[in-house]
Amino acid sequence: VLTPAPVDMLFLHVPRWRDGRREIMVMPTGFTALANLMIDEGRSCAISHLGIEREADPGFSLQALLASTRPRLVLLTLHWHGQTRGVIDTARLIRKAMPRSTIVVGGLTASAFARDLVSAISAIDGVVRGDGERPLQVLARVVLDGVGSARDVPNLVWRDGGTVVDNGLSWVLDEATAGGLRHGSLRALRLRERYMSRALYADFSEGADGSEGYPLAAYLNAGRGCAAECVHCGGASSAQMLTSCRRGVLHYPVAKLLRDVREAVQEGARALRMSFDPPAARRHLRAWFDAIVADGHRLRAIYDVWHLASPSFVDLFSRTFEPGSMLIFSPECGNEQLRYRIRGLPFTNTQLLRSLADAEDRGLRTHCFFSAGLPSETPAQVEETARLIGQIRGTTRSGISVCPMVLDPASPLHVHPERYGVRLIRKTLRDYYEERGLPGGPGYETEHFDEQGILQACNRLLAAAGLSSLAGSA
Ligand code: B12
Repeated sequence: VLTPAPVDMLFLHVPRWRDGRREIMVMPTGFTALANLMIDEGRSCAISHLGIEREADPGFSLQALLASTRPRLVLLTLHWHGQTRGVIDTARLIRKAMPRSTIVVGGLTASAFARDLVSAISAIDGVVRGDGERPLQVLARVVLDGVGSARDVPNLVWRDGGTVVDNGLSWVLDEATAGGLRHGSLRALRLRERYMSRALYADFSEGADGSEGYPLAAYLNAGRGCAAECVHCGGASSAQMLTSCRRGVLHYPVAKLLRDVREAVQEGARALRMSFDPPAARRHLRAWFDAIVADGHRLRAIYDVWHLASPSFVDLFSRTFEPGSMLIFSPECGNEQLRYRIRGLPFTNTQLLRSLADAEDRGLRTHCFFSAGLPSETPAQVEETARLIGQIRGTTRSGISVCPMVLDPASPLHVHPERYGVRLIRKTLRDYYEERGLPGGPGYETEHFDEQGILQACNRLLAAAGLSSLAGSA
């Protein structure tokens, strides 16, 4: 067995363990790109994915990895709120093992709770808010080269003695920097073949078409940001402003996007999992897809449709990717007025059914996500959703998934619950750490449904779709 060599920077991804199942196994794509950026600057880096490590070797020890790699800078990603406990506990463990290392956290959830993390968790030396590229370049110079001071690091919240210092949130990724990023290459990742070949993410309801997940997938997007306001989304326009000071949408240059695909294919990817579809990006996506075709790649794609899938988009998608590629829609509910209130990019039921038919006519698979217990939703409206599910079942081959809409930090619902008539069960960093509320619950209750009621209403819809109840909620 090879002992891992020392590195300057160790990047760690901590998944979530729930009832023996591993969740949050996908790393933020930007995390691997950050490591690539540092390697391009001559730094020695490794990424360790603690879930993959433990699957490969049940005796894996983080302490042993730290002892052999001896990183001076340890970088943890706290992107998804479900990682909160795992990341904080891991930071504490690292602090114990390596009292003199610098431990810095970044990612969406860390950005939403940056000050709280630095003031409450002594194991964490700093939090980089928002986009991490420039901040990490400067941070590496400060920590590894002794050049400059922590005050120079944009977007950093850190501790100076006993005081929490907030450097402000000012740096946001620009097109020129994005052009140099490499989101397709996993070269810094330990056990990268295992990561690539495992189905990491099973987003669909148990028993639904596609619920076995998809191995050999690369998680690539044409850009980042969003201009719409979906009330539950921690990536909504207002949330982007809070977590990343991003206005609108950034498109990555097509040459970079094509390099990402090539590098992902070299890593073994046979499918692309894409979730970036603001209306303004469709023209840009077209250019990327044309380049993918011209380059001769034969890939499957699993694609989240954020708004309407026009016939021309469906056509382009089906010509670019292999048969069996999938478009995923999120109508959330059957009542159109409610959908217009909670979803930033709504569509009518007729438009949805037409898009599903268009996609299936072109050999694509489709999937629809529904939920229940949405802000202001009544039990009668849940029945409208059940009827729409019945109609989809009767007229299409679409897969159906139903899950509660889980409260994202920094989402409109999290910031202004009173505006939507909901009461939050999870609000603070501590609430997320303790995973307050029901396991798998939405983290809020409405005037018509408490958390238990929301899970029951979801089960009612799952039954309408012929699927089994949510795990642990029967
Ligand atoms: C694409 C996407 C996905 C892709 C995954 C893409 C990926 N590998 O990153 C898929 C479809 C698989 C996915 C799954 C999930 N997602 Co999602 N996803 C998105 C989406 C649409 C875009 C994310 C994005 O633009 N990333 C780009 C930037 C922001 O991130 P990045 O480049 O990876 O990382 C940068 C920074 O965060 C930071 N950074 C990150 N880590 C670190 C660490 C350090 C040390 C530093 C310095 C910096 C740093 O620097 C990076 C470079 O700039 C957002 C919604 C939106 N419009 O934003 C939701 C979103 C991020 N997802 C969310 C959620 C909840 C999930 C799921 C848990 C459930 C779900 N909705 O399906 C799963 C988790 C799956 C898993 N991990 O196994 C929430 C997160 C809310 C929260 N705070 O927890 C969001 C905001 C909205 C939503 N509800 O869907 N998602």
